[in-house]
Amino acid sequence: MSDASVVATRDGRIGHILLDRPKALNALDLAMIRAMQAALEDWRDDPAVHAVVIEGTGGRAFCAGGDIRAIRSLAQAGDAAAVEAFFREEYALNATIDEYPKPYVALIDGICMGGGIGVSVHGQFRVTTEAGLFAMPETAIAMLPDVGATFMLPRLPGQLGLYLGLTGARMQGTDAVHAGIATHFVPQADLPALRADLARDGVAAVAVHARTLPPFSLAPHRAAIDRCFGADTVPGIIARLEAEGTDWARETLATLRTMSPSAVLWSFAAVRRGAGLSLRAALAAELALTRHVTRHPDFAEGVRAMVVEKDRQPRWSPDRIEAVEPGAIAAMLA
Ligand code: QUE
Repeated sequence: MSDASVVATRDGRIGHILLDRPKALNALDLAMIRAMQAALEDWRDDPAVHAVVIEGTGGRAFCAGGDIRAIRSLAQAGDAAAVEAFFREEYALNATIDEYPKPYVALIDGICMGGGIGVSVHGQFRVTTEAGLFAMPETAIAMLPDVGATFMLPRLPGQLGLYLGLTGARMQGTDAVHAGIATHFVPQADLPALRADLARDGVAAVAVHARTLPPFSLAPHRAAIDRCFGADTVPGIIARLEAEGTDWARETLATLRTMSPSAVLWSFAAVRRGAGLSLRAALAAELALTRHVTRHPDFAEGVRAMVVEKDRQPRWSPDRIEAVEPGAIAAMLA
């Protein structure tokens, strides 16, 4: 079975999903989401399929996110129903992966951001190579860390998840294993052997090929991350970053200041709230929030600046965290 941009095949004991939209870094459009959901339903009760393996084509990306360019066009055309349909089906796929009765193995050998995290992190095995590059960068486009990230991020060690979700910080593959977003490190050179062994032996092959990790490159900043991002409010985080007086804190604050001020505030609130929700409830809350977010002027502007025109000079309104009306954010999450 195949769709324009997803190729679903059988290979020995596994069902194999290939994200095949390399020019868009395998970003997920609605047809791809539907094709993945259909493949998972086909294999759910097929006794010959012991596990599902997902990967991306093209050598650069596992999956760069959702088709945010199309979402922006739909939002600008006023087609709120189509925007909502996209996120509803994407998040339903994320829940299907979480609840899937068979092992689900993502092989991540390149960019894995946003929606790419959503089609990997809820599975049982997230294998990354040294080329894996992980991030939840949505505050840069005035979205929110979605696809279940409001559930996942607060469950990472300490305040690491909130730090990743607000700043969009990128992590190399082995760091993603330390953080708990990925589960195993396999060198890129061993991927062909892992693929062959998965088809022959099933998921026991993952542990056979997994290697020990180099040190966590964020280890020197872990204490500062917990100190600063443990504040009760975003202005509190900013005050603590200012008080640190280190290059890391200055750079982190400068990054935070480039993000949509409104998005930093609604993402903070959504991630903190997600700590107390089930994945299903967190996905429902994310869907409700997307209705407000995609109508906010920062969303179209952020996607314009970062994805469409790529000038990386978004003009946010309000343009300072301190100028955002807290009541407006609270109303969006109500
Ligand atoms: C922040 C994001 C996204 C982004 C860039 C950001 C994002 C996303 C894409 C993206 C990348 C390639 C594509 C595409 C979209 O870029 O979520 O359609 O071909 O999906 O700075 O959150």
